[in-house]
Amino acid sequence: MPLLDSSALKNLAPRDGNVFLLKQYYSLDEANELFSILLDRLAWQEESIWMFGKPVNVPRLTCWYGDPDAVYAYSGVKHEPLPWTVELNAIRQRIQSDFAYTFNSVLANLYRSGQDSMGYHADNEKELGMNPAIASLSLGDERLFRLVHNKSKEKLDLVLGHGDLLIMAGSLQHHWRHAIPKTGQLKSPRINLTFRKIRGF
Ligand SMILES: [Mn+2]
Repeated sequence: MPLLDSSALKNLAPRDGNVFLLKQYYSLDEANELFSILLDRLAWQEESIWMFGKPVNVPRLTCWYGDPDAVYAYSGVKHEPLPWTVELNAIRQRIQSDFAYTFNSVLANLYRSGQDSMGYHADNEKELGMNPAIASLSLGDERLFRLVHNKSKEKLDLVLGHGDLLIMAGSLQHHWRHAIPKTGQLKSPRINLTFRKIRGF
């Protein structure tokens, strides 16, 4: 039975969508090994997006892996996936076999320090489909993940730590936005892998 059908998994969103958090989905030893391999071997790059008519670097490093047809466009940038690495594919397989989801791509983010961040957004690009399920594995230093409801403005704060798996599903992306805020706290690097299913057109 897929883990998501288990009553042990509690929906943390008070309304309008699903948020599940599995603490230490990867054990400390596994997470340590994965963190150092991924930090070392993924094709981390600085990415710029167009804002007010000029290119601006996003405050984190990113890279995109997936099946050849999993082409993803956002913020005016078209992302051609790099081929799956052994480690990324193994993580994908593990999540797919624990949950009733399939993923054909992963967006990797590297937050180098507390000054790296992700602004408020919803993962609502049309390529993700109507009610996308997104699985997000965190490795490295813990960071605050904040969701804000579009209408009521209520907040849901989660701390994402080393080895934790976050799942966003249902209608969540229609009603909530999420961010990794900057922090003045001293932070060491954090890697975040967000597995997605992109539909071609
Ligand atoms: Mn997102």
